[in-house]
Amino acid sequence: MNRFDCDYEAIKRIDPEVYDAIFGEFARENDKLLMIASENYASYAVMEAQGSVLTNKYAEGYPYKRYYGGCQYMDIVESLAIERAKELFGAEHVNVQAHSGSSANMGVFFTVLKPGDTILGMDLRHGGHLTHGASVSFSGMLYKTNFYGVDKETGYIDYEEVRRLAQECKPRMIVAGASAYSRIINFEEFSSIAKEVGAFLMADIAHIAGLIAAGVHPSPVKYADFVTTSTHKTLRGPRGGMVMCKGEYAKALDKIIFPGIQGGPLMHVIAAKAVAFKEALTAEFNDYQRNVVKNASRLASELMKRGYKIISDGTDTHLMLVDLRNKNITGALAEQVLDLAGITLNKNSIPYDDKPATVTSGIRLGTPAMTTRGLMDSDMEEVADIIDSTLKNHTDAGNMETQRRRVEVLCNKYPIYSTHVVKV
Ligand code: DSN
Repeated sequence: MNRFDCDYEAIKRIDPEVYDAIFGEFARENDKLLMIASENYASYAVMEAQGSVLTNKYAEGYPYKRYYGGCQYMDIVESLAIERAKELFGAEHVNVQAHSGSSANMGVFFTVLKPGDTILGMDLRHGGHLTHGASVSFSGMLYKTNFYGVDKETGYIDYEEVRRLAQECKPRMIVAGASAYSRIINFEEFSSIAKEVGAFLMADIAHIAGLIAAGVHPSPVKYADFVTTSTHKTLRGPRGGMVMCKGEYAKALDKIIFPGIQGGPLMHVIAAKAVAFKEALTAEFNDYQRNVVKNASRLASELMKRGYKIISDGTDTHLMLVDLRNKNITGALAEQVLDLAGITLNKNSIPYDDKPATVTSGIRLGTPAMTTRGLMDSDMEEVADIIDSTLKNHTDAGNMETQRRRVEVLCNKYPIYSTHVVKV
């Protein structure tokens, strides 16, 4: 992973400000522990495809049915992306043109819902996503929304409560999936509930797509009518989206993605998706995903040993939500001081949080990026201890420097970029 040949000479010459920002980012990504659960390090092969000449080409339409000439290489890369995604997830139909996870979700909603229809999704404040019905998103503006959450005591989704809500609100669509839920999602149970009330089931697997591809989390593909994902989180591809669906919805979905809600596909990103899917089909990728989960599980238990309350008392996935209320620090302050110590993560509302989203009582921690750079479960004791020491003594500048050096030791042990790139 840690070799990068491109010297960025053209950007350096033409636009030194952007060049400096890019190299600043190389250094930041190399010198800090990135623990934002939705981030990862795409491989150089993925970045080469995304930074390629394919950005120049219009290719409206779908493979071998385009509205522009000269698409022969576009047809190759898009077909490869589709076929590899099908193989990876066992999907009947795949659309790789969605620009993002949000566009993927919009595409599905527009395919089978009409404005004013009812949807049932996971509450944003309990770990759901903006596009699952939050009022500030198109999903909350266009549809009648209802939400399920997690049980106050256990932190788990209560499927009987989901069933009760579904029977009460009779949604046209149920959305299963989350951005801050650390337990296995029972897609089979969601499917039973959806069938009982005559709803479509959409599974948004953006966070756990890599885990599912590697068989580390159960797949929703055979249970859900539609499965959406972004491609850059655990899946470790380029920033983008994708929709999978049953064959019966294929035509309608494709028509909504293009020309319904998007114009020309981002062919450089689609090529990068194809590369990422090829990488994801390897045994090495499966090992990586197992390590992601192993690291998260060890980190959660090391934090619990140090008196931290983890929502649901642990994790089955790549992430965990930490309730900081017994530590006398808000999520916002924790995010700020941990970044000074060299650990980047995000403040996050915890279920039933009484603080606003700009403050929060919690933080969300994820292991995908640091596992890509090679950290093992034996390193999680050190990571937990740095987090604990930083939060306990966050007003002590000397201690902050000590923790920053501990992070530096870990980052030097597991470099992600070559010195050629980070020491300019
Ligand atoms: N914003 C992403 C996250 O951080 O989870 C979800 O799309």
